[in-house]
Amino acid sequence: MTLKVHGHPQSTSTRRVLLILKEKKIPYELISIDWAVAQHKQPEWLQFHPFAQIPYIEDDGFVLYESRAIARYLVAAYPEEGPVLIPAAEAGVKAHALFEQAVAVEAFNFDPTVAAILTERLYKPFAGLTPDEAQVAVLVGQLETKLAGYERILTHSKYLTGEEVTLADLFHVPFLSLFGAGKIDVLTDEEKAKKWPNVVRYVHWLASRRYLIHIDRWANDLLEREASKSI
Ligand SMILES: N[C@@H](CCC(=O)N[C@@H](CS)C(=O)NCC(=O)O)C(=O)O
Repeated sequence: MTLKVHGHPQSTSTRRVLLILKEKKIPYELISIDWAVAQHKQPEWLQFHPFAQIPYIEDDGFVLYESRAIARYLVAAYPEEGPVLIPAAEAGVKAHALFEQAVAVEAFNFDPTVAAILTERLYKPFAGLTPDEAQVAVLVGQLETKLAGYERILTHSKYLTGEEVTLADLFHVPFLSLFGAGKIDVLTDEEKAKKWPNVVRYVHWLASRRYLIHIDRWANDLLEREASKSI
């Protein structure tokens, strides 16, 4: 039975899952929620996702939510497909500890700050609210402090855990893909970008993943189809 993703193409957490599915070349079907009726807040949904969020997956009757946990499951459940993305068991305890460290860096040093900026710059205007630019300035300052940390890592390492790409690197992609839309210029403004050349190199590599481009094109196609249906 084809693996099902219950989510939405515009949701960054859904995109995190789609990216790994593409990376692992696993066939899937996206079942897009109906925002208009807040489908993810309805009792039927809560049986599968107790926190009323998206996405969750269904794989032959097995249900799982939390995009990063889903990504780990996909890597473990479909080992024969695509790149490894989690250090192999033989790599040892220390390699695994370094991988966990990198996963935590993305989840705690990158995600919350970028989410807060995008809430101001994208989601608030979308909801008809005014962004708090003073708050954005504070958050961008925090992001810059984090990027200095990334620069220290990436000065001597191709990816966060070393020379091999892992899930920890790919987990950044959905939010990075919104830097342009959210007018976050810390990587594109020449003066700012000079401070972290290795982060810029790393991010260019992540952004050039064909999967990301594919997701965006595919998401846009799907959105257009949905829009034309409702006319
Ligand atoms: N940690 C969760 C976050 C899930 C999440 O925040 N999903 C957002 C969309 S990207 C959502 O459901 N937003 C609607 C809501 O919370 O009502 C994951 O990684 O799956």
